[in-house]
Amino acid sequence: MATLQSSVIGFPRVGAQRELKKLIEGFWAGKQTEADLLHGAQALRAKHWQLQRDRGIDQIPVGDFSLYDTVLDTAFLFNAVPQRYQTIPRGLAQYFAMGRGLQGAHPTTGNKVDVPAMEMKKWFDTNYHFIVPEVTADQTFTLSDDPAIVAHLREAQALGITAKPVLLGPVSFLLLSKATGTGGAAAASSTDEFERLSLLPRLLPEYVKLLALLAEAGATNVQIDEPFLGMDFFVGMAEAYRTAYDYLAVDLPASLRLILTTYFERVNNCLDLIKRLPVHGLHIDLVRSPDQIKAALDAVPADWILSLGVINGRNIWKADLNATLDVVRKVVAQRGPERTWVATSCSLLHCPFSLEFEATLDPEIKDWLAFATEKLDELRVLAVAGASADTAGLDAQVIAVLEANRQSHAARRSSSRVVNPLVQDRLALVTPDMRRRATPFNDRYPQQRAAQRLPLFPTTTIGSFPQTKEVRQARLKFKRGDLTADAYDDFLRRETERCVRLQEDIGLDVLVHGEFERNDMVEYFGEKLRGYVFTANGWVSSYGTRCVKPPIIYGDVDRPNPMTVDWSLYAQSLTPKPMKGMLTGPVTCLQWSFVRDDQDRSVTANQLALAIRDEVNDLEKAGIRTIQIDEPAIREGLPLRHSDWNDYLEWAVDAFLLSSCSVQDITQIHTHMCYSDFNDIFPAIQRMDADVITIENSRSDLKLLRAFDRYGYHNASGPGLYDIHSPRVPSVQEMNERLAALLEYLPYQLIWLNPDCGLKTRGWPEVESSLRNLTATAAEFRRRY
Ligand code: MET
Repeated sequence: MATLQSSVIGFPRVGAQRELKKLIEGFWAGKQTEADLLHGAQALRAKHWQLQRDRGIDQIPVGDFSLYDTVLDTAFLFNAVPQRYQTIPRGLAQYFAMGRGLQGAHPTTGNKVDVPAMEMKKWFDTNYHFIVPEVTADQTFTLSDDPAIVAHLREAQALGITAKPVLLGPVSFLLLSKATGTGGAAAASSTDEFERLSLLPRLLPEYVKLLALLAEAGATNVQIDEPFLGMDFFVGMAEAYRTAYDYLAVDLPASLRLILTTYFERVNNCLDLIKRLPVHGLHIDLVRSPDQIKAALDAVPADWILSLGVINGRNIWKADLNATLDVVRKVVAQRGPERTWVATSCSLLHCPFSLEFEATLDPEIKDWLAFATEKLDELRVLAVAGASADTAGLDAQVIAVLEANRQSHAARRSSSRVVNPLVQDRLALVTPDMRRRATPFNDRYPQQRAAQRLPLFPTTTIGSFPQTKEVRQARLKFKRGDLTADAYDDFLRRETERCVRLQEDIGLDVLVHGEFERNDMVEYFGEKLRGYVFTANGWVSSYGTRCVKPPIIYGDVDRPNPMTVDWSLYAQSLTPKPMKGMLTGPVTCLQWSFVRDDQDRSVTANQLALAIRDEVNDLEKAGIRTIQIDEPAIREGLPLRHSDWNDYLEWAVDAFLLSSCSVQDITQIHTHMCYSDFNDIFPAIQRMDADVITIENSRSDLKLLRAFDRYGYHNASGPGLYDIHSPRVPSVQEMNERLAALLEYLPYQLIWLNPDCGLKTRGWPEVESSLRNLTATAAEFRRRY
């Protein structure tokens, strides 16, 4: 029986048990040789290809594997190596120096080297981070003598697998890069901008060479990723795509077919451009934007491959195979089975490896999930069933899978684990004034200052204090059952007390308990809320070898019991100074979890908001008068398309307001954010109406201050006085200068002094010294004002 072709856009490279992480980190630690690493990585690739083949995948990607990051790989492939790494000989040492910096002995001369890593940025709206290539106005590109992707293609072939090379397209590669000065140590901070796309003519000949090598090695379909086709266009972008693909077409080997690949957004507004490009296929993300299928069907030429990205690469739910099949069949009816592919929406990099390792997951919930490996099976079923017009004529086994899938979805829809009428009713009763403080900021802030006896230039911290090895070990022992609950509790109390005493001694004004009881700022709350579940092995790549294990929100969220009140009360009992209650905000809980696909994100955010509102109320009732609701992720949740921003900001800020507005005038709400690039969303930040906002500021002062200036932010704020991301202790002088600079933009009555983020990754000695300097700065400015 005819089947459609199934295609995987990318596969999680880290491995079922994070084998790749272990290999690479072992190599960094000197425990493995380079040969061990390369050999281990090759074996892992082979395993992943074979897995895909065994599950019936036709178009198996190569080039999606990386020892650090695939964008870095692309820069490396074309030898776009910034000057500061050029003294290190080409090879793994140089590659890793670009990805993570190199401090220590030079690999050949033995001299001391100290080069920082290249910048890292979020990969579109995912939680994966890529290395930002740096290009200069006089940048040259030279294809590597021994391109890894060609070698990988041959490896796959040796296993009898005709794989599909995956390349980052030339336009998107340049758009992901940053334009820097002509090199040298200062390159990264140089801002001489030039038009990056002007480098296309130098880059394209290298792509041509690469395509020729791939053809020679036996490739036929080449996946060429141009995610920027789905983003907002600016002047010159359309022209760049035309230039690039016209150029590549000229000498394109006859055996190659280029499949232009887009994901994370819709391309319906540039289909006129796309359909005229001399390529052979288009992949679209029908999970993110199902509606674009109509326009794509009208536009995509009949002899192209249309790759339907229907299996979600970004989330962990089972696909609704029957509904998806309807879509696939309509497409097949219109354009035939030969040139219709079924595919993952984007790379499966953003999904955990397999459900197979989730022995302890609640079976009811487990039945609703599909991780990367299970998604391969889903693709296969769609490929088989999509080719026939109806289900009746299919293999009994396929019919059974489709039926089981239907039942699983029906069960999920009506499960009492998912639907909690109490939560839904409560949300329906939310009124606008529940998202509004009773009194304007100008009237409530003086009351708060008086109630808490706050001096001018009040000092505080963002919440966490060092999570030392002892803290992490105690937690681990407790989890393993090697430490009793009482002993663990005692330990945490001692840590908390020590932290409170130190803050008193340093002379901080608003204290925190230190967050020693928390493993992670989302996980801690997720474990205490209903509607959340945790996996044992659900790791996904975050950056380099680092992985995260996001919790899963599967049902209506609510809070059965107070989550933080005991710790805050205990900490408050130790000191007469104000103790700040610490919560994670609704948008951040949402952003850093796998979310439900059966209801709008805004609804889940508001459910989370109600749960946090309950916690805020309980803290207030218990006498805690300063409550911080962290929202570090609010900015990173911004949609990729500008035209979608308002909608998002509307519900995201509404959710924050719902979580924070129930309190009395004298209760002070703080929030904390990790980005200072607020320019375009400042009105939304103002609308959050937090009494005090503390901000990560130390790395891009100017932008932040300009925004404050331009919008005249009128609540209180604490733009971080120093950068906590390095162990360096800032001097009093330095912080004095920074504060003086802030005072040019912000009224002195409204400034708070604090570090720019939580201190959990720091060591105690530097924390103590830095905070002592911070309070010295406060004292100095209180004298001056
Ligand atoms: N309260 C949290 C902490 O101090 C805020 C972190 S924001 C990433 O760790």
